[in-house]
Amino acid sequence: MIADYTFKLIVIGPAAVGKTSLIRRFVENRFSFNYKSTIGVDFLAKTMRLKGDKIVKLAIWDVGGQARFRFLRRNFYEGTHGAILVFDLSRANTSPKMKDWLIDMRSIIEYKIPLLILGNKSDLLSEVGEVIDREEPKRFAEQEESFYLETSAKTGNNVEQAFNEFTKQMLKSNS
Ligand code: G3D
Ligand code: MG
Repeated sequence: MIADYTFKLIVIGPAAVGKTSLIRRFVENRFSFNYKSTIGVDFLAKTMRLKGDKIVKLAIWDVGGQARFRFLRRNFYEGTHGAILVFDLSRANTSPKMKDWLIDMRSIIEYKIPLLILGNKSDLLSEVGEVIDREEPKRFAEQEESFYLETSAKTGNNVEQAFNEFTKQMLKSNS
């Protein structure tokens, strides 16, 4: 399949929120425990056919350990068409970190790109309860003119929908 569009999509956010798991769920449709955190493999690609028969190739970049170094983040962010910012619904200290990730991203990417915010590990809500006010990320997303969804890389809940909807957004803002 020859793509009509190729978009670079970055997935960012604090450690262990499920960035790699979400990408694997979307690209390979599986969830696995006990794989090494992102070392080496930095991106996965997926080609999708959208309504209207547009073929879009997503190059999905997974922010891993390299995020520690600003000069590496600069390469990572370069040429990005869209960003997915992930936090962990089961760990309250992860959502306040979103601001810093955005500030840093915007200090490197000087143009406006579509942003999607994901509250991941929704499957754990029934176990750990609501550790944050779930309206809060909605408000934050609105302020940031972005979209918000709760996902689970483990069950797959909302993962496909999130990437699909977001791809349409990127298409809109890049064509
Ligand atoms: P990261 O890439 O953001 O650092 P990972 O995060 O994808 O490596 O995931 C970190 C841990 O959270 C992993 O557990 C992974 O299995 C788990 N995880 C990721 N997404 C979900 C989810 O939606 N639900 C649940 N319950 N767990 C999830 P380990 O134990 O391997 O560290
Ligand atoms: Mg990872």
